[in-house]
Amino acid sequence: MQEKLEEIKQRCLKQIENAVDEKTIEEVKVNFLGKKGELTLILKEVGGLSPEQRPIIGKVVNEIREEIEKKLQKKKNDIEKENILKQLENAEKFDFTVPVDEKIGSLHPITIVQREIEEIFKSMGFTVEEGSEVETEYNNFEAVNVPKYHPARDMQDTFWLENGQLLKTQTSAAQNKIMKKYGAPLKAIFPGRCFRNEDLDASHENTFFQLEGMMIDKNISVANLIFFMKNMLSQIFDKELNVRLRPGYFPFVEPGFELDISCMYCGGTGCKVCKNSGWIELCPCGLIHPKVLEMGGIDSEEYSGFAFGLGLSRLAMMKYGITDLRLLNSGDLRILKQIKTN
Ligand code: FA5
Repeated sequence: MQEKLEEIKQRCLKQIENAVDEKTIEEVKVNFLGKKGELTLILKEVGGLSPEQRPIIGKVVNEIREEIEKKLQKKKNDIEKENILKQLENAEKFDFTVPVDEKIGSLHPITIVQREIEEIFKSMGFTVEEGSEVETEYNNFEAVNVPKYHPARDMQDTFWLENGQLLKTQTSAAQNKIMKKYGAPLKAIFPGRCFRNEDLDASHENTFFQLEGMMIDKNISVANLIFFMKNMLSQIFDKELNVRLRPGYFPFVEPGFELDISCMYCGGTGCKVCKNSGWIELCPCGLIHPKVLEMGGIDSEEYSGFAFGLGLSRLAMMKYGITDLRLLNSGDLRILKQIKTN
């Protein structure tokens, strides 16, 4: 038995020595140490030996097993090292002077639409402000007239941090800070990423972009709101658009509206994207609630204002004919190439 064991060991060590890649190492391991490997099978024979012989041979088998395992591991490490060295050698041959295709890469469709809108509003005297993604409960809800336990909070379930802050559900979360920063009169837009705990579908994501706008001055009315919105949307889509205002409820505007545009895909006949209504809800808006102005430190007797919260992701979707909003966050380069945003 001892001679047989020695023969198996020598054969195995030879094969390990000759192995050139990790695959061969794995094969040797299976052939000798695997369930049906030579050394495993021989261990079964040990059971049939005399009680004196059993512990002696059993010990030898275990010692051989350990030695083989060590050799296998060492050979595996050596092969890995060799591979790395080979790769490094090849890397040295990489020619850094070869010109690259500078057209690789492009701006994300949402970034493009955002910049376009920023330019349009800047040309009309608006400033572009930044909001944060992590917000206080006060800014996101209370400062826009959505106190604790207000039913409107149910529509905007979000992700809460352990410190009581949250991932903002709406760009409106920046209204209060901007009012306090500039006072009245003011004209500002503020794009940003928003988060909601949503049921996902072709037009709902848990992470999406909005672009908010606010204008506060003396005698601001719905007429001003309609003028700016029509102007902006027509420039974005390069044509006069069908829009409609429906009454809409948001605790931070009074009166409040939903501004819809006719569906770009079906032309208004009804499809998956517009949920067969022919219209896409694009932009809730309204005249800023006096309470919100007051909380922002603005005298609501003297000033009034409008605000709108544009669904930027949905706008990009419509502009580039993307039928599923989720593709915008998918990181799939095929969609970006297809869009040809450059
Ligand atoms: C708001 O978020 C309000 N803050 C907007 C507002 C601002 C009203 C100022 C009045 C004055 P709403 O929840 O409807 O409203 O969202 C605004 C837009 O964001 C929607 O019309 C839609 O285009 C977009 N939106 C909302 N939820 C999602 C979502 N889950 N995925 C993608 N886009 C969304």
